[in-house]
Amino acid sequence: MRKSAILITGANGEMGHGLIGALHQKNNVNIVALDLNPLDGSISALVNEELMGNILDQSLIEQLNGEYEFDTIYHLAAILSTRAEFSPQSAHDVNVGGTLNLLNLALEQGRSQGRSVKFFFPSSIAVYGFSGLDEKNSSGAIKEDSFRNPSTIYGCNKLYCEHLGNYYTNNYQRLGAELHHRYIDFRSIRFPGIISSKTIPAGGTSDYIPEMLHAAAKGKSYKCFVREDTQIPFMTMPDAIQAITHLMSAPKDNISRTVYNIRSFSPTAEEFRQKVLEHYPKAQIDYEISEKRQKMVDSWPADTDDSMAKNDWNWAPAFNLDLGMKDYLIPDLQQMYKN
Ligand code: AKB
Repeated sequence: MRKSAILITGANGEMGHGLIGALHQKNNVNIVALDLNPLDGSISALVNEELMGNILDQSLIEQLNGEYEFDTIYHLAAILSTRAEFSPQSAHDVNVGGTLNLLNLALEQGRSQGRSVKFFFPSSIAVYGFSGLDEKNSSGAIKEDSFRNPSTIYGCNKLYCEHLGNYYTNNYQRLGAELHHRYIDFRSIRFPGIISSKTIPAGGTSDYIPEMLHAAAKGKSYKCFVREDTQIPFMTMPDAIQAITHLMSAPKDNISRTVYNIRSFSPTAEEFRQKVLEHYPKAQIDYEISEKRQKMVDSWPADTDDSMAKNDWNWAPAFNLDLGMKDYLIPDLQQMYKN
């Protein structure tokens, strides 16, 4: 007998931490957590099974298929944008090859269970791209179907995987069946930068905002690697997690597309620096621009239009920048770095 469970890949990452915390609170959810590394102590007690392994390992995928009956797969494992740019081939292998393996696992599961398996894929604002700053600055809040011209390997990987998700959803279904007899129910969110009070990101390009804040909370100086006028959208981790759980529990009939934008606030680097200084007046934050990383964020939108998510599954962030700082980030950071 296969064991009923949900699968989370990349479980030890930033989003994995938040998602495991939220799903653990739901009754009757058996969480199988997969990561290259052992899970942090803070989350290992919250999962039912912890597996260490690589999503590119076919024998591991077969083992998962043989041992479990997954109704939902949250495929979070990925190489983020800055790291991906240093190693495009590995990024492609992990971000595309790994996703393909997980989609095939979902397909096998859907076929053997005779129902559709839900598949969550975190996409990114990196799927968008502009010809230059003029186009970025004059384009306003970007809708899902415009400016999909990624200029990073990470953005290319994410956009292609969104298409793969659509292909698997539409192409693999019981002959003559209606929408609800598809083997895979693929749902995806294009995330902006995310700020967590508990973890610091690694290898991303939106990292300058969470790094600035955590450095200030630790009493360390920080050199921001993008210009002060740099602007992309952000949100807090609790809002990112509630968005995933809302989208995944939304009735199928409400879902008009597979990929949605969401966002909460969109400060420039300098506006965020000023906000950090309000809470940590002694913080030492300077600018030391990395041309490569600047180019990447300059190709991402200053803001996105999240009206489709609002209409279809009532997306609404709990935190704007002020509330996010006051009610979530600062109290948690004070706790975390109190010594
Ligand atoms: C990154 O910076 O790579 C990610 C993203 C915006 O998808 N945080």
